Amino acid sequence: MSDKFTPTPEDKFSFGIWTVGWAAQDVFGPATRAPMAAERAVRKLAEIGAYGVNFHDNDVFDFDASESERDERISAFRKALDETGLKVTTATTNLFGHPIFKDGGFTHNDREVRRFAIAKVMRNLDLAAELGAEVYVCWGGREGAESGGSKDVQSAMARMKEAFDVLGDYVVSQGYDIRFAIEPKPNEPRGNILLPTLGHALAFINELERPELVGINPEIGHEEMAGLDYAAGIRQALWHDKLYHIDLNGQTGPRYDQDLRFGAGNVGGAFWVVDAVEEGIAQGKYTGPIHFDFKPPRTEDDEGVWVSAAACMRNYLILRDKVKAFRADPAVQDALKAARVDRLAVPTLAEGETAADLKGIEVDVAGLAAKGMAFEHLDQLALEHLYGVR
Ligand SMILES: [Mn+2]
Repeated sequence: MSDKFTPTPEDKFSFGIWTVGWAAQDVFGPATRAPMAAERAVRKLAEIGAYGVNFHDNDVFDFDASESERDERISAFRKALDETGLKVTTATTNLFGHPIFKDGGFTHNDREVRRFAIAKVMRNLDLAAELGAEVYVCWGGREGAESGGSKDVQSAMARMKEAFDVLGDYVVSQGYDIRFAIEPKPNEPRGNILLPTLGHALAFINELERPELVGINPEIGHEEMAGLDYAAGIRQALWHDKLYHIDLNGQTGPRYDQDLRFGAGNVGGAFWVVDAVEEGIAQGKYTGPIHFDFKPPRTEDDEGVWVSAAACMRNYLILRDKVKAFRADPAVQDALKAARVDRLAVPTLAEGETAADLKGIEVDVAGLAAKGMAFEHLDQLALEHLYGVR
C-alpha cells in the first residue's frame, strides 16, 4: 500500500541498528528472534523507506572480534550502505554490554576501565568519521549506582567532564566534523543513572571545555519514565540550541523502559512531539534525522519487526499531517489569539524601561484575575484534529 503516509528518504527517517536487530532477550528469558547482521538491517530499512542508520560499534562487530573479523564485518556493513544509499547519520559506543562496564565506562570506579572506555570511544569515532556520521551519541547506561555509598557523585561528574573534554580534544585534533549528543535516562539498567534528565545534561554541558561540541539526544521514553513532558523538554533544548539528535519511541507513563514504536503509548504526547520537532526544523534549529530508538516487542517474529519499524515512520507522517492541519485551521488561529499565546513573545519590559519602571505599578488586579485563559477550547481543537473529526 502506498499513500501520502508512505515514507521516502526525503523524510530523513533513521533507525538504530540495535532496534530492528534486537533479538528480544530480556531479564526473564532468552532471545525469541535470531540475531541479525548489521548489513541485513541496513538492506531491510532501505526497503521500507528509511534514510539512515545509527550504530554502536558492537552492533557491527563483536566486543572480542579479532582484527580480521572486525574488518570483515565493517566491510559487509559498508557494502550494504553503498548499495542501498543509506546514510550513517549517527554513531555511538557500547559502554554498557560487556561485564567490564558493570560499573560504567567514563565513571567506573576503576581508572583502568575508564581509560579503556575512552579508548573504545575514540576507536569508534574514527570509524564514525570514515562513514560520515555527524553526531556521536553518548548514552551512559551503566554510569550510576544502586546505592548511595558506592559512587562519589562529585568525582563521577569530574570524570565525566574529563572524558568529554578528552574526546572533544580528540575530534578537533583529528579534524572530524562530529558533535556529541548526551542521551539522558533516569534509571535502568542502573538503579539511578547520572545525568538522569535532559535538564541535568544541559547543566553539565556548561561545565565542559568545549561546550559548543556537545548537545543532547533526548529519548521520549526516558523523559517520560521521569514523569516529564518530552515536547516541552525538546522545546527548551531548541531554545538553548542544544537539540543535536532525537530518539523517538513510545512509552506509557513512569514504568520500565518500554521502547514502544513511535506513536504508541502516549498518543497525545506524540502529537505535541511532532509539533515541537517540526517547529525546530522550520526554525533551522533542528537539522538532524527523525530518528527512532524503539524495540519491536518480544512477541514479534521477523515480519513483526518490520511491521513495527514501518509503523514508526507511518505514525510520524500521520501525526505530521494532523499537526499541520491543526496549525493551519482558522479556528485554531482564533483560539490561539483568544488564549493570548502570541503575547508571550512580547518582552515584559518595553524598550528603555528598567526594573525601576515596575515599582509601584498599577494593574487591573480584579479584572485580570477574573479573566479566563480559554486553554480548554484550544486543547479541544487539538484533540479533535488528533481524533480525526476536524
Ligand atoms: Mn528507551
